[in-house]
Amino acid sequence: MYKIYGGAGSAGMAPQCILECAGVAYEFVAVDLSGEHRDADYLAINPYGRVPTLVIDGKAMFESAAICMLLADRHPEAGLAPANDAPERAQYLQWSVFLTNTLQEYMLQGFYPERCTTVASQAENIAEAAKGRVERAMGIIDEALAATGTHFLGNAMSVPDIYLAMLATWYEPLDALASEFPNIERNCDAVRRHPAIDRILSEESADG
Ligand SMILES: N[C@@H](CCC(=O)N[C@@H](CS)C(=O)NCC(=O)O)C(=O)O
Repeated sequence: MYKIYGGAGSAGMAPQCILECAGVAYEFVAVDLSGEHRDADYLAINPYGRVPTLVIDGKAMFESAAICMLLADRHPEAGLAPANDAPERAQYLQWSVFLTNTLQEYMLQGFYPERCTTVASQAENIAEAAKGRVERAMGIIDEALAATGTHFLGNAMSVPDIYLAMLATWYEPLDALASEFPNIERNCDAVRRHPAIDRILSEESADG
């Protein structure tokens, strides 16, 4: 039995979507990001004090993309990860990691620029630079999706598509997504045709 600690609009959405796609039983524990994530009990399972955290048979792990990939591997029947020896595995790993360590990271820098400097007056510039880097990363993804078709791996939805659909909900301004990145928008629309994914991604945003 899985237990996932997350919050509406948070990075816990993608792992929760994977659990739903796999059709497995899990318990969802809502973490109040106004402070609960810094409580000693929570820090004991996630010392960095972030959501999500996944607990499997009493053992905790953090980092949403790693959680998604692990769950997809544990539940191959969901068809969300190519096999280890499949030719698509390289692209699958590449995009999953790019989304979390580049796009997500720049988005978080934009949300919390004050964490990237000890000089308060620099925060605005840092947020602006982060926004530029988000645009660049999104541009690279949009171009790749133009070449592959709907999804990162062609016609089959996999973990990075779900992860991108989650990050897209954080994009600002959200109503510009379709015109700026039409291939990302097309991918997200396709991913959100899964009712449980659409429900989870529609829950009110906790702004990253
Ligand atoms: N790379 C981490 C980032 C997790 C993260 O920053 N989560 C946010 C919510 S989306 C959080 O916990 N924010 C609380 C804080 O930073 O204080 C992951 O994807 O798991």
